[in-house]
Amino acid sequence: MSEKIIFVGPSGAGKTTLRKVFFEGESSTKLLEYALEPTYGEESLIMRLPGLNQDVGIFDLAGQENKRWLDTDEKRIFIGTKLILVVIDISSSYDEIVKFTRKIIDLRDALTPSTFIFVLLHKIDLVSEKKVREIKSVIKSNFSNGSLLNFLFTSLKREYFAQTFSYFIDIMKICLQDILPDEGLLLNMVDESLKIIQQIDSEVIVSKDDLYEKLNRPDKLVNFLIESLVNKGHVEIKNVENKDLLSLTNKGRVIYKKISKDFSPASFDKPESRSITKKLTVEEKAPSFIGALIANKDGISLLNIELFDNALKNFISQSVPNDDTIIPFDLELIPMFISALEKFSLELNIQDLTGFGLKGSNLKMHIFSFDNYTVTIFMNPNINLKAIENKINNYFKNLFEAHKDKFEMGIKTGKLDDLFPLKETGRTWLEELNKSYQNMVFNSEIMDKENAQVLYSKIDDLYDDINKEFSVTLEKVKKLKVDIMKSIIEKDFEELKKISNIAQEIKNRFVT
Ligand SMILES: Nc1nc2c(ncn2[C@@H]2O[C@H](COP(=O)(O)OP(=O)(O)OP(=O)(O)O)[C@@H](O)[C@H]2O)c(=O)[nH]1
Ligand SMILES: [Mg+2]
Repeated sequence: MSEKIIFVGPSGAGKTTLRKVFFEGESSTKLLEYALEPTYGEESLIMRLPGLNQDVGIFDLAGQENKRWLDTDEKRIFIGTKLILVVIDISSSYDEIVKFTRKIIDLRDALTPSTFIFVLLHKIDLVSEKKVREIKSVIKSNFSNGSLLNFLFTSLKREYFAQTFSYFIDIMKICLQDILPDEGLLLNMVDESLKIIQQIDSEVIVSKDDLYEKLNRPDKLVNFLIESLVNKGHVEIKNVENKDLLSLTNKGRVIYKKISKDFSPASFDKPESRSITKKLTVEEKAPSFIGALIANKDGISLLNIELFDNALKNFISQSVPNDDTIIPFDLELIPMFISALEKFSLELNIQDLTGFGLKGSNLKMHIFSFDNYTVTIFMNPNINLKAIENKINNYFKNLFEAHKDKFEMGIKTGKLDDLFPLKETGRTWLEELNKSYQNMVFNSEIMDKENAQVLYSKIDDLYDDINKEFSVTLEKVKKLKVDIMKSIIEKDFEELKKISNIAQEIKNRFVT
């Protein structure tokens, strides 16, 4: 299997530089210092991903020949492309940015409608934050940011490098999406479940029968969700002329507007999450493990464990894109959705619930399912969860055993007071979990995406520190960078460890 990515954009925007840095391991400092010649015609390379048994062809089109690519028969080059990366210098005029983007969208729609477009507004190091904000609002008023069109703000300068690198990882993952059928499936299922709420919301009042019909979902799932929503006071049912009519209450309206936008599998970090409104530099970094929600199988919340007061609320609303206003966020909705999905997972053809998450680049959730309870853990999306999964599982298994009576009483009576002390012990456990995770990373026992990014930047520096005479070694360093990218995409943390060791050896030998 092979996929195709095309770089296109005005001359001098930075396409070839980005390509060389992220796909060929060139040093960013070097390329920023010594500009490349403009590209002639089209340059391409193939990236092999052995672990995924996949090739990705990367095509870089000369900006000086855009007429040829966009206005003649040669536009055929775009057909069947998985992803078009439009690179535009962010200091270009608004008009130019909008016009060029529009042109590519039209071309895509006409030639290859299912192709993703990522518009990289590049070289943000050259403009002020104010200018970036202005451009964001220009984009907002000209384009709707959907799953097939995304805007990213990028730069190869030091401060933005790691973030830009992580965008490229995501871009590659999107490109390879088809070969991960399970995760692709999950993606649709969650979206579908949310249509329930969207339907009620958009129709103001809707009859239950209409809802079944429109959603084409299992009645049981729809009923369960409606029932839970009524219990929470978010939806009202009135019986008029023998028909059940549903409408959102005021409380429901406020919350669901938000919620329906925010659910999606985090395992993928869908690109919308990196939408134009996402702040690139001022994001608050999430701790490794932030908190846990414990609920029964009906989705009733029993206990929240948090690293500090309101940690979950804080990070979840932070991870919600486009969050200009603070909207009350109801944490308890999360267990409700999860339990609905879990209950009907067979009918919905969901194989593995653990992939569900909140959209948003700085938070990921993972679901642990026990006999009578569901635990949702919230964490930094860069975590290597596999390395610590058992520890978490054991903690909750023991917790449910040790406090069996209290949990059961809580469910029976609805009084949760007896469970409250567990918040405190839970917090201590979370603190320790974070510490031991950090230690494992620090001692290089494990690698995760975050230290892989750090490693990537370090190897980029290493290249600059090696004497230019050692050309064989320099080539090796370049290859290491490309290998890191591959290993992150393939989630091969063992390989990352090896790369880290090799880089250390090179450093010891060649850098004094
Ligand atoms: N300030 C800044 N300059 C950059 C950045 N990325 C690339 N450049 C510079 O932009 C210039 C043009 O880069 P290229 O990669 O050759 O541009 P291109 O889009 O391939 O141009 P064509 O091949 O003519 O289509 C070079 O001088 C790069 O050093 C960045 O993030 N910040
Ligand atoms: Mg070029």
